[in-house]
Amino acid sequence: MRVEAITLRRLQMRLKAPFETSFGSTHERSVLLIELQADGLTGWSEITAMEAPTFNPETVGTSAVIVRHVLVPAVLGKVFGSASEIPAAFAHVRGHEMARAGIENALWDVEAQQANKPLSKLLGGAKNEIPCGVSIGLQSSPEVLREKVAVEVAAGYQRIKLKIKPGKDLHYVSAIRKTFPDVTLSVDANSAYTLTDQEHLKRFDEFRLLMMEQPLWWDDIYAHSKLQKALQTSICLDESIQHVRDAATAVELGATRIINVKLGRVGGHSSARDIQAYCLAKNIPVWCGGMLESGVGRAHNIAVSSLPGYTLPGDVSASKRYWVEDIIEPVVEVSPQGTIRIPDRPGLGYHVRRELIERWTIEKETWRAR
Ligand code: OSB
Ligand code: MG
Repeated sequence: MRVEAITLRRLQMRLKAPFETSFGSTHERSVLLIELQADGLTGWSEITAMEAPTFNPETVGTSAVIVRHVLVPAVLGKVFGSASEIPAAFAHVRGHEMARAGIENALWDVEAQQANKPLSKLLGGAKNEIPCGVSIGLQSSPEVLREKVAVEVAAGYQRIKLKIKPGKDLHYVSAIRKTFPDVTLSVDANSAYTLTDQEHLKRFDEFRLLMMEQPLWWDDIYAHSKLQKALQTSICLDESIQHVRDAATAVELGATRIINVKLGRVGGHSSARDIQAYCLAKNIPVWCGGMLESGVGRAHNIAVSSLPGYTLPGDVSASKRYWVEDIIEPVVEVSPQGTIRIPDRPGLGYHVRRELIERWTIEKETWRAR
């Protein structure tokens, strides 16, 4: 595959409702899309960076700079036998995983189309549907949260994740556990606590949670290993895992019993697959996390969730939870059993709505190989 052209677009998309986490609230989403041309085919992917460096150090702005000045020059006009060769082309780049994932994943879409296979199958996936959960943002009161949870439980989602932060935690989770004694529940703190909160965090053990996601500092695996020893609840690392070596460090230190894999955060499908293979061998369950993606990012998340070892419901949920109108067709739908069917068409398996994308594009830049 010769990389003939790359287009980076920035779209402004408004979420149906603001999504609040311990690091802030998101309503307007700046969606960065990569459109990559190779061998006459077009591949699509999404750069999942947030608007500010609140989740990880990347932002919509930094990833655009890195794509333009570092990543495009490293691949434009070059020939790749497989998208799995992209990490070697970026071996000189430190960090900027989400930007790297944007380029690599678009070439995976091309490769799958060329092989006439669904991306899920090309990556090694075997299932034809995936189990789905939802992530529910911080709410104004336990009562409001209870209403939100009731809607998602009724829709069939197999796991409900509640965002927490100091001051909006124990009494919220307790209210939900009382109303829904049998629902599979987890919490996500997005690094809102410190080790001095250990006694406080132990009180979550009574809620029988599936996991507690990233309670401590985003960049501190060792601190999580200390906390995990004190908790019955399983810790699941999100922010702390950038690559398979982080996964191995975390598992060997006993810092995590479950890993959240996000394609952007780990740098793309190749790195995600390294983590998946490691965790499968170590019996560590994985699941696919979300970054409030548009349909393009969601389609990649669905493909990766089909791999062995993705045994827990992911944060991969229906398009209509996020957007009035999504940029893919058909939109992602969830069955009453809380599952998404994996498309069986070649490539991403969804039609990308270019006209809609053009209409919502506020910045666009194209680079062509000579
Ligand atoms: O920590 O999983 C997270 C959204 C933005 C940034 C970080 C996270 C999240 C979510 C939402 O929890 C996942 C989704 O529904 O896309
Ligand atoms: Mg998380």
